[in-house]
Amino acid sequence: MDAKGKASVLRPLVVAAIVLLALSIPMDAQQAWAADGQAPQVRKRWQDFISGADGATRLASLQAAVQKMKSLNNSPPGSADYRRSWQYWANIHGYYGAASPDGTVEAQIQYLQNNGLGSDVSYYQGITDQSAPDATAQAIWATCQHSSNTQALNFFGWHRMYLYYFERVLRWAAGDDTLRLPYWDYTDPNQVALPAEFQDSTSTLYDALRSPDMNSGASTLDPNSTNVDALLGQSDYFSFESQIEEGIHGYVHCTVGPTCPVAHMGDVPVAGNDPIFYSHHANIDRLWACWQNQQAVPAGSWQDLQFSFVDETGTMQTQPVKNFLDSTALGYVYDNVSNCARSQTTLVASMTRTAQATPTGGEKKMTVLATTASIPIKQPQTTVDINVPESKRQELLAQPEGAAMTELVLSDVTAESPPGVLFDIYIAKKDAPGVRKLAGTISWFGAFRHHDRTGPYKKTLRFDVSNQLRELGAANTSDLTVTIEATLGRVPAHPSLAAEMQAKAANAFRSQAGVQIDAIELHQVTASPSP
Ligand SMILES: [Cu+2]
Repeated sequence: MDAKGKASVLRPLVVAAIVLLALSIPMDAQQAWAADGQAPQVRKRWQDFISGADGATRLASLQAAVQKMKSLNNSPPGSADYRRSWQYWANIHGYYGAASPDGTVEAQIQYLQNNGLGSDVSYYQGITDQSAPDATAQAIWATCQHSSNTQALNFFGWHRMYLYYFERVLRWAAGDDTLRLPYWDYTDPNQVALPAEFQDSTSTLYDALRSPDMNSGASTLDPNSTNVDALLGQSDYFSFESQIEEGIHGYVHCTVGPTCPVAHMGDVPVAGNDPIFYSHHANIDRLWACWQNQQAVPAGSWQDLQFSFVDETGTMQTQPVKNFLDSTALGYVYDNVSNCARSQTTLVASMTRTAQATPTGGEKKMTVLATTASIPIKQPQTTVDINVPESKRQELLAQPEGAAMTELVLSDVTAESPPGVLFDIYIAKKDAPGVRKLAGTISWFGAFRHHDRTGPYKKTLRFDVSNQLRELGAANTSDLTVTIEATLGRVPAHPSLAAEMQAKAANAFRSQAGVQIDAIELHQVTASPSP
């Protein structure tokens, strides 16, 4: 399909998205949510937030707000000040304590000791059990929504609400109505290091309970793991949401935290204590806004679900998710929601692909191209063959460029306990193993002991590998391999240390975790022909 053809496929989608978005926001909701009738302010990327004529002022305002909230941690329980404290806001996401669904600090330490992560117990120094002082705290603490618990599909909604009310408290604490959360845009390969202001041990933005080499700048996030170009074109909203959550979101948590489930960022009940949490989630919220800028969210009961928070006066606020779909009505816009991919070519290709593979109101056709037997992960690196049989291969080749989506599906990934590492999933041609493409990263944020959930982790993960296969020239080959490789998630700022870091990851891998993948499959998803 030529460029003109692609544009004609996209245009109706974009128009439909704009119309639906406009219809979905009644005027009264807009008025109710306009922040004091002020024009929305911009949530900026971190590097812009701190630069320019007003950069120093903005940074000082943010730091003053965080400092002020932290100073309220010991306010009388039940007071409005306590509800504006840093600890209170971290507790809304999750907390440890006798009445918490996440259990006590002691139980977490015991869990780490029993599961080969005893050396990470030091990260719990200074973390204490919390107790909800009143009915409001009992109602709203530890209510973060992740699809790994039973109330699925409100990951985006709950976290947008959380940031909205948190930001109101920040403005109150700074005495600055213009303050908006900056976001850490690690999808930009030039921004994968933890921003310097968060590395500064004298700053209120610093947190000692992070991976030491992220905190020193010796390592950064892996730019391959933070590439969401193909995902931004995903037309199925719930697939998009869960792939963002399981993918880049969990990856950043487990990589900034020393690993999962270890404090702060790597462990759900305490993640909100780290100031970088809020700039991480602002970026996740922006990626949702990027998607909304192109497509309309689907109707459904998920929009009616209500969640409760407190505002800057300490008053409980209960609202449905549907009041939070339009950020302008909430008093903020992002500086960039229309140009979110690294490569617009890739974005257009994947939008065309998923638009065709998931036609509105139509059926999509899924063909299993290849499947494996179950794969126990007993080594830091496991490679399996995935052979597309001759008959199916012709079907794959027959597809016009960009018309079908090929997904690598890891079905029923299970683990008995934390493996101590993340896993990179690579795909390669069997006859050219040296050229491999990253399909995605398995992280374990919230996978173990989250909100009372017990029993082994079990999840099916999907990665759109259409671009990777095209880059590999996979059409010319019969056999592919998939490699599951232990990683710490981080890459050394100095490339000469890469081998050393790989060895560290191999060392940290726990075969006792019993990681198992029930099957790896290659799926082709296309629109089914009209009857
Ligand atoms: Cu998170």
